[in-house]
Amino acid sequence: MDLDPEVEPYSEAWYERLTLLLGDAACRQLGFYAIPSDFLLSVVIPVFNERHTLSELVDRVRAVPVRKEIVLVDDCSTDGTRDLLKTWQHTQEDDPRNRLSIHFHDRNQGKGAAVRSGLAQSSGDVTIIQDADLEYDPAEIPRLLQPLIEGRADVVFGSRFLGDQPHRVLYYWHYVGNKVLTTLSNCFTNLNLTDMETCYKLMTREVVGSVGPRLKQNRFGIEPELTARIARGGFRVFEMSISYHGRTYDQGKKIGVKDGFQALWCIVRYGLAD
Ligand SMILES: Nc1nc2c(ncn2[C@@H]2O[C@H](COP(=O)(O)OP(=O)(O)O)[C@@H](O)[C@H]2O)c(=O)[nH]1
Ligand SMILES: [Mg+2]
Repeated sequence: MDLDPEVEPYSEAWYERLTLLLGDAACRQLGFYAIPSDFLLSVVIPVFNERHTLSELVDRVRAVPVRKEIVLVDDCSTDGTRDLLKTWQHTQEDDPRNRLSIHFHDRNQGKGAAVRSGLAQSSGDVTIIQDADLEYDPAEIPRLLQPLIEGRADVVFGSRFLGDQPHRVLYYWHYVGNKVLTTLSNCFTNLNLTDMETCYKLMTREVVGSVGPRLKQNRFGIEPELTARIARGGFRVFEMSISYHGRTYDQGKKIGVKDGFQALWCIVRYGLAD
């Protein structure tokens, strides 16, 4: 069978050839499916002082074989990231598959504020939140999109604690903190999640339209708030395994104990009332 290298992965032609070769059941097992050519993915990237990783991250996002708008929100970086984004803004190449949409905050407000600005600018059929470091791998995005594109899910959470995808072994107490926060969040939402704090939350346009404008948290409290609002909206939530290439504080990780306590507060706050 001729598998022409020019055939774009996840295109109708690619999927048709693979089904002929492998059959329908094997394609389902392997996560091979077709992404419609008119499908648009919004990738919202909150950015704060990420000059060492941002270029590579955006290259990896561009390489995802889906038509996208890449919404970058700089939260007043001071390490040169802002200048890098300004140059991109002025040298936008004409790539119809990867439209860049770049926005700047004039003061630092936190990840949540950048995510909220990004969601307000996103117009895709599905939106994913993508951190600007390299802890989460954009190559996994097509797999995460499948239940959304097939109309089975409204929201997909990428879980770092499901399955056997590669994981860097790092801080034990972070893992415990994550478990505690996820469990407490589940008690309020009655969702059976394994990783509430994951950055990989994918939402259909309907979910973004309903939940996005109501978000209030500026910092990392955005994760429990978003989760609580999704649960309250009664949307169909799926969870899929993802890999995790955690970084150390020396490598630029920013989340800390204070953020854990703030997350606790947000779980209770948004668990009790809207
Ligand atoms: N907008 C904004 N983004 C931030 C801030 N701190 C972190 N981020 C971004 O939020 C994402 C997650 O930050 P990170 O330090 O990797 O958090 P962690 O991986 O959850 O510990 C990254 O894309 C950061 O650039 C901040 O103060 N403002
Ligand atoms: Mg990170």
